[in-house]
Amino acid sequence: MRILSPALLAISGLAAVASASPFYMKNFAPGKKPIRKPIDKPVAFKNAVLHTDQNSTGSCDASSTLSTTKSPLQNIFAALTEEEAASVTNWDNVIVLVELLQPNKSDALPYLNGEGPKPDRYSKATIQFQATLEPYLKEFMVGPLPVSNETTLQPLDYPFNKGVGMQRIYNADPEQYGIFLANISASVEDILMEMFNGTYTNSPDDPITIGPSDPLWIDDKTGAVTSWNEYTPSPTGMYGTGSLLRGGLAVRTDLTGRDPSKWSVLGWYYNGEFFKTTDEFKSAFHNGTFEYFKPTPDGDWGVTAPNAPALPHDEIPPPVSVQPAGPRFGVDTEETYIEWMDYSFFIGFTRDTGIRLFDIKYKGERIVYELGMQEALAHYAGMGPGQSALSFLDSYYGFGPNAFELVGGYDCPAYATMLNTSFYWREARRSHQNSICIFELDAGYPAARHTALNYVYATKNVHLVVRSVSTLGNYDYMFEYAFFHDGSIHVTVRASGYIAAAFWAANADYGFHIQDTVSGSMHDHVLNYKLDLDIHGTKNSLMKVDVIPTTENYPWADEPRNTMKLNKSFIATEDDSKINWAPNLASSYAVVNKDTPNKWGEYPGYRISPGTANTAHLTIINSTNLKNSARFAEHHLYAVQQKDTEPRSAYPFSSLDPARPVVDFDKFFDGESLDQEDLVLYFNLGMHHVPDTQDLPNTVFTTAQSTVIISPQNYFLQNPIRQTIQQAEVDYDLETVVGVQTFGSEPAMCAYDMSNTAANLSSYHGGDLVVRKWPYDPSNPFFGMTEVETIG
Ligand SMILES: *[C@@H]1O[C@H](CO)[C@@H](O)[C@H](O)[C@H]1NC(C)=O
Ligand SMILES: *[C@@H]1O[C@H](CO)[C@@H](O)[C@H](O)[C@H]1NC(C)=O
Ligand SMILES: *[C@@H]1O[C@H](CO)[C@@H](O)[C@H](O)[C@H]1NC(C)=O
Ligand SMILES: *[C@@H]1O[C@H](CO)[C@@H](O)[C@H](O)[C@H]1NC(C)=O
Ligand SMILES: *[C@@H]1O[C@H](CO)[C@@H](O)[C@H](O)[C@H]1NC(C)=O
Ligand SMILES: *[C@@H]1O[C@H](CO)[C@@H](O)[C@H](O)[C@H]1NC(C)=O
Ligand SMILES: *[C@@H]1O[C@H](CO)[C@@H](O)[C@H](O)[C@H]1NC(C)=O
Ligand SMILES: *[C@@H]1O[C@H](CO)[C@@H](O)[C@H](O)[C@H]1NC(C)=O
Ligand SMILES: *[C@@H]1O[C@H](CO)[C@@H](O)[C@H](O)[C@H]1NC(C)=O
Ligand SMILES: *[C@@H]1O[C@H](CO)[C@@H](O)[C@H](O)[C@H]1NC(C)=O
Ligand SMILES: [Cu+2]
Repeated sequence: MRILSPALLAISGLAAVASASPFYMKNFAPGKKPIRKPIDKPVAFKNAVLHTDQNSTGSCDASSTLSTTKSPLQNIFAALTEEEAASVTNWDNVIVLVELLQPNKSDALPYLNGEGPKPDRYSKATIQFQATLEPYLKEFMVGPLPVSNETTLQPLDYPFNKGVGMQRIYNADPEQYGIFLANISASVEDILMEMFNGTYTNSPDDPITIGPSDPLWIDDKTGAVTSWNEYTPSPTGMYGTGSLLRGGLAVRTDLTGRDPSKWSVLGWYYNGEFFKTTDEFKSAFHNGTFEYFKPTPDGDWGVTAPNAPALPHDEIPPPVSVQPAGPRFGVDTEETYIEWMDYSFFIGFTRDTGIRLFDIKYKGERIVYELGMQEALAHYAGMGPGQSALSFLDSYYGFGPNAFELVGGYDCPAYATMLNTSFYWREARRSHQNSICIFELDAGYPAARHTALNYVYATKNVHLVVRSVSTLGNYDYMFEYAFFHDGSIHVTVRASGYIAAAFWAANADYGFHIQDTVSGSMHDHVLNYKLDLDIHGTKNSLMKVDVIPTTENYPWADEPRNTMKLNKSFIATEDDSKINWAPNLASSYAVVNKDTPNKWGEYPGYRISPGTANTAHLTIINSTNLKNSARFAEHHLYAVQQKDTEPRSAYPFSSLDPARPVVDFDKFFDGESLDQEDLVLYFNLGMHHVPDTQDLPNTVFTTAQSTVIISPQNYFLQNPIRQTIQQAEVDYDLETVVGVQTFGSEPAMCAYDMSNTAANLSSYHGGDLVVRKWPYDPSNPFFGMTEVETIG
């Protein structure tokens, strides 16, 4: 069967059911099992000193250690421990998805500030009620943990502005639906054989597959639940090309209710033509006028291995960065707490969204309480229903369980410090090893420099990167947080992997023609992030500075002068806080504290600005697919008052009922003051993606990336970059060097063992995924892979 399975998703907890596209299965060719090797070496986390006594005859000591960093506090944002989760799942064995309930900020802040007790730990449990005519998911909170006679199970409603943490499931019978689609296919088998040289029987070996668009259509008046489903040839090679191979023939089904005998076909679509019934479609097909195109077969155009001819000199090992003296940062792996130079922060990790950062302190003071992705939208459009109906809200599939092991030396430098991530599935914890990497990197250009009459100086641009990659079916999202010595934090997402293409037929207004029958289907990516800045405390304001053209009369000038000036203002309330980046980026925004002006009277703050040309909001206004479930995607930036009852801008199962989402972001805006209040920003990363032939075989991270930069504004009296001693100054007198200063920094002069720059890829753990992503088959959940019971 090939239907989205919220039911099973919930049952399996995080079953990584699908993909950014439900059409396409990952191709697990028979006999090509994921490589799985026993773990042969624990990953060491070491904190090292920079050795200043190295010289070119000694060898680098990259493994020297200091004491491992100890977090001063416990990570109250860390995932539940195995024991905590087990205690909750034992509480009631219908609880199938268990995760940390994020503590309220009002409870967490006193603890983080050393002024209050550690907040009680609560878990969030999602229960599926399946044995009913109207199956649903319901959220509960269980706590305090560990389970004692004080622990209670209560409905969890307060984070959900629908008023209740409950979501109807309209397609709770994926197995039956698979059979239904096979029945439909049987009714047009002769046509499928002619068009595709194969039919669909609901077996993994079928030469064609059929998958629904996401989300389902729910008729607000009749309650009818319908779905468009498009036939797609199955890949024939080992590459993950399923999302490129579209068949163009789509059928609409009515799957209302749980009695499959009442389900029906509502029409067919092909090449710009709609047929109301199967009979109409069949007679049109056979009457001699019907035109169809053989879909482009799988082939070299989707292969990602290098093709000839090789580039000149490309066989010579390229430059590579090294870490000559071990990491210069500390990691408390128990608490997932990081300290680097003057920064410290906690890492949290959830099923829905993967990495989030908490309590980011810089030079001893909190600047960010919370920073993390909330939801990732990919909204397609097309002449035909298959593409037009596609709008993925990917936290449904889960960024956590889809964060796989990183490829050492490629995804991150081989010297990177790796962390594992874990998630729960059928009351067991599963782990993906080495799925978060942390490393320092030289940007390759200096952070600052100057040449003057008698000196030149340059400062290295060394920064700390935290990175993970989540592969949702066809797409690979790389998430990155980078910390710089100038006090700025760069938040980046990059996309690679296979595009979700469309069939090239009557589709020229919706994409480029990129292969015989393939359109690079246009779509918008919008990834919403929460940024809770706290500047010298929680009472902050949102300052706006416009640069505006003006004509001014100055007493010293002979005539009016056409020039420009500043217009400084504040966004007073939530009524004005839905913001788009101004044309020509003529307005900048910063969260400032008006109560703590600096000695010049300026308000210290942190500015937020786009770091790349790509920082899209959704083009579509009031999306018919998504209705109220993606209101966060409509602008570039939002500011609201912080509320314990508004912890997240989205809910993972919103695509099950887009008109009535459990979290409707629009309801966050109720005119409240933004003047010296606890502010939360939401910003969007993303891009308008119009794939062209350069997206074949894969979209490239180099262009498909989006960054927002959070940087200090009047926060320090001068740039903190000046503190790093990784700086050189050459003093000269005419042509004579009279002095070279390195301020106590020393280049590593030791002999380096270059084998450290190459990770042992034979020890990659390819198989921690326990449920195939798409299509998910409950009767064969481990299809194409072997279950790993022992990891974690
Ligand atoms: C990651 O998991 C492996 C296998 O269980 C373990 O050996 C290693 O210590 C873990 N790493 C961390 C940082 O916890
Ligand atoms: C360089 O290293 C060698 C071998 O460790 C040592 O004998 C020598 O003193 C070192 N020289 C300097 C200048 O540090
Ligand atoms: C968090 O705050 C909300 C709103 O005040 C409250 O209803 C809820 O009980 C709090 N959650 C916890 C775990 O204390
Ligand atoms: C909870 O259990 C403790 C002992 O484990 C007992 O002292 C206490 O009275 C119990 N409280 C309630 C409300 O039952
Ligand atoms: C599929 O067709 C068979 C044979 O006609 C029928 O018995 C069965 O009920 C159908 N199932 C569904 C889900 O349509
Ligand atoms: C049709 O499919 C069969 C296998 O199912 C294959 O042997 C045959 O070569 C295919 N024909 C064409 C024209 O691709
Ligand atoms: C064939 O089918 C097409 C599409 O339904 C229709 O427009 C056309 O009139 C039909 N031609 C004949 C000869 O039936
Ligand atoms: C300056 O900004 C304020 C607030 O946005 C606005 O009302 C005013 O018109 C602006 N002034 C100019 C000269 O643009
Ligand atoms: C969105 O479109 C629907 C259907 O046309 C309409 O009922 C609704 O009022 C619109 N909502 C907004 C916010 O424009
Ligand atoms: C690489 O890893 C494999 C699998 O764990 C192991 O057999 C092999 O010895 C390792 N090679 C090196 C050079 O460490
Ligand atoms: Cu894209």
